[in-house]
Amino acid sequence: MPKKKYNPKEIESRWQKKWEEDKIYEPDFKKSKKPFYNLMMFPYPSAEGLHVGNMYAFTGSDIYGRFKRMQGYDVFEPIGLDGFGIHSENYALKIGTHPAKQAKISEKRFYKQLQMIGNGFAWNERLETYNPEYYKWTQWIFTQMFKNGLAYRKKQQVNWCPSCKTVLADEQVISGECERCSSAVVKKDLEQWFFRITKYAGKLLKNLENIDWSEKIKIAQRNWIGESKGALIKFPVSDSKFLIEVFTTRPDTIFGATYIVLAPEHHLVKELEPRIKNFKEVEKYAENAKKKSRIEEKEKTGVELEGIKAINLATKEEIPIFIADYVSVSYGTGAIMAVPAHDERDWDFAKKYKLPFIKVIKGENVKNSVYTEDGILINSGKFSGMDSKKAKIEITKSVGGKIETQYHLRDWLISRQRYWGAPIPMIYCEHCAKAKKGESKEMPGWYSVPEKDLPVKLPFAKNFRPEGEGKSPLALIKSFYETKCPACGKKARRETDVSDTFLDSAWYYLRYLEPNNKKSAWTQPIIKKWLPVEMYIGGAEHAVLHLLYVRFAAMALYDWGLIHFDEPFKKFRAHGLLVKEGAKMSKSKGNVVNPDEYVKRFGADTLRMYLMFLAPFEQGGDFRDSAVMGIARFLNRVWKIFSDFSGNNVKSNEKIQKIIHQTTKKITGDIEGLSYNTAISALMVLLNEMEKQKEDLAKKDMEVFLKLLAPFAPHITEELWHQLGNKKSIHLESWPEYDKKIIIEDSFNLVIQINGKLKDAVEMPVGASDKEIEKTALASEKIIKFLEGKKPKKTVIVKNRLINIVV
Ligand code: ANZ
Ligand code: ZN
Repeated sequence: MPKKKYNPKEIESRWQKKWEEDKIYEPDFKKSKKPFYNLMMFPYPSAEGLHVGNMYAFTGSDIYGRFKRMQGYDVFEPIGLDGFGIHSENYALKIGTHPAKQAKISEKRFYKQLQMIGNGFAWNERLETYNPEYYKWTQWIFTQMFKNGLAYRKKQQVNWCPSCKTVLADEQVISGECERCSSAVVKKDLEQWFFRITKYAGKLLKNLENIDWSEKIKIAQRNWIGESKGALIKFPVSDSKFLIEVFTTRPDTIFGATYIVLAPEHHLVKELEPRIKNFKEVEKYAENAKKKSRIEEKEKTGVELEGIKAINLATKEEIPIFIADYVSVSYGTGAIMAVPAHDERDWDFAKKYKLPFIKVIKGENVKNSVYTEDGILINSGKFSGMDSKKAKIEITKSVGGKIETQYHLRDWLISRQRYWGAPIPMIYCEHCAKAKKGESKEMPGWYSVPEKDLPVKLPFAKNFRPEGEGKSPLALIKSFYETKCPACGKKARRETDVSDTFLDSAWYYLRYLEPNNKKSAWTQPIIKKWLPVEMYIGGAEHAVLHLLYVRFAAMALYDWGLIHFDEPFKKFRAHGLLVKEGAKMSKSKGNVVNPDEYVKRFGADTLRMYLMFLAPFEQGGDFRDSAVMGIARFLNRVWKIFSDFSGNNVKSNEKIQKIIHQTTKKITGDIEGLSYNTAISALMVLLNEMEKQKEDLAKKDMEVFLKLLAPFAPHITEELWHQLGNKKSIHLESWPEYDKKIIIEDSFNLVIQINGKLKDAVEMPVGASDKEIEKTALASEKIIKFLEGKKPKKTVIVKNRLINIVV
């Protein structure tokens, strides 16, 4: 073995080149027998290039992929760029370049950085969302949404970011602020394109039960979808044919409904105009409500619609009708029955406007003296005395209402008044609109661009700065928007908005499989083989953004018969966040860690291992400069023990064997559970032990050690593997097996009986005390189930063998 010094720089670039030449990370898409799609959320280029946080996430995903490859799978680990969007565009505006030019610069930089970290990427399949070859199909998906009734245009009050000068989807408004620039978002009335994601609200919720995803993401999605079970009940307007339908989760409280509230924008306000005596005042209130920003903590205000009343069909009494902005037009029916005695918001409002309170449920008053719980009904006619929960259905029926589930999720606002995105592939023809013709009945004049004419290329615009008039900069480019109607051939106009970047990322995993296919977006045999994705890793911040949209898109594609699965990712794990010395990394704090410097100083292997050593991968970690040295020393010791290895022994001693097998077992489990930090600790312990028994090491032991280390430090292990005389890449070798018999001494299988019958068995360390054995047995889920809460009379324990629980 040559006594060279460990020189990561030389080793790393040499092996990276060789891997790419040998295409060791390129699976055979057609012939693969054991496909394993290992996906990592693709990055969007940011100003600073790759952040060490990106590297953290990518490394974690790569370790899993390398592990699976060594377990015999044909792992596909693609890479690409999500380069369209406000983020890149704002950066281009800031530094005064054109986004198309900047994209090419960022692309080069990103790929270079991604290359440097030594991941097992399939470089041949890389893709960029701003490439017309790619967005052709993004546009095609838009047209499919339209053809299938899932894309529509509607005028609605929408979120507007005054700084980015564009509308935003609900999901992009984080506590009232723009997701991208943190400006306060305001409301604006605009006609926009939406995707009907609400059609899938129920399925998006239901499927969560069957996918193996990080629990916190599932919780976030459940909350965002916001299922609410309640009832729709109609309240007639006195002396008229008008009916006000309300959505309530508490139909049981209807005897306490003492007034009705409509959202200020409710359509009935206009329709009832002739009968509203104070319409001027009403109109003024509605105007003002519009101007208020969404985040203003508002004292409840409202205006009564004078001259009209509603009838509470339960009490047969006339009750007043208000408009008030504490009722939102976009949830439920945009109207409520107000029950001040049992609802806090109504309580506040009723107190202010001196409206009557009727208590209809017996119970101690809590919180602001409003009783919001269930209980026994009072003052409720023939329902008095019943349990409020049980009375819900009957009361609903008695007033002609119906039980209904509502969702808080709203349709996905998909259009953006920006430049740097895929143009929405739609055409509007005035002539056809007048003749009431169009591709969809509901939207006369609108046509999707035929597939043969896709992509609708984003033109080069010198002036790409958004104007802020609710129009995209593309609306200034005549040569772009002037076109012919696909139906009548007359002069027509293109849509000039672009689509939300999240549409680009809603289907990219499909395209990765065939990014160069010119005929179709994907093909059946390939997707059938490779999809759904086995393992997807990414950031938790996308819980209700990308991770929701991508599921919706798959459900739609599935329903159209274009793909064979309705959930794109079998398993999803959210990685943790990296902080720097306790603080969030941000440019303004000047504490952003640039991975390039560390790679230069220590090598990618050291940085990779250091990042993974910080904490469990799903938890995140704190980056401290001083601690990197520890890993650098570890890899130098690894180098040394191999340099010193003479390779003469054929058989190592038992002690080494045992610890090697134990470590193999531990690391196998740890990697599967993404517990990379403990796997690395185990490697450190193993190295210590090997150093102590240097003379007794066999070549095989050395090889197992390298294999266990290979997913974490792919370059140094490859180098040492070859120095041991191997010819094939270590990354294509098989993962070490462990022999249970060799480990067994340290643990035994504890047999757990109840009344002498075998019920469960668990692994325990040899020599465990009676107390430990009893504790373990009683904590077993199976045993807890069998005992059904019964207390054991006594336990009988046979050391290192069994426990019998007598009940
Ligand atoms: C009467 C009532 C009595 C209500 C009571 C609650 C308690 P979630 O759980 O969010 O679905 N509501 C309905 N539509 C609304 C809208 N567009 N804007 C504001 N509030 C609205 O809440 C449903 C409840 O919120 C409904 O049930 C309604 O008030 C109100 F003791 O009806 B409830
Ligand atoms: Zn036409």
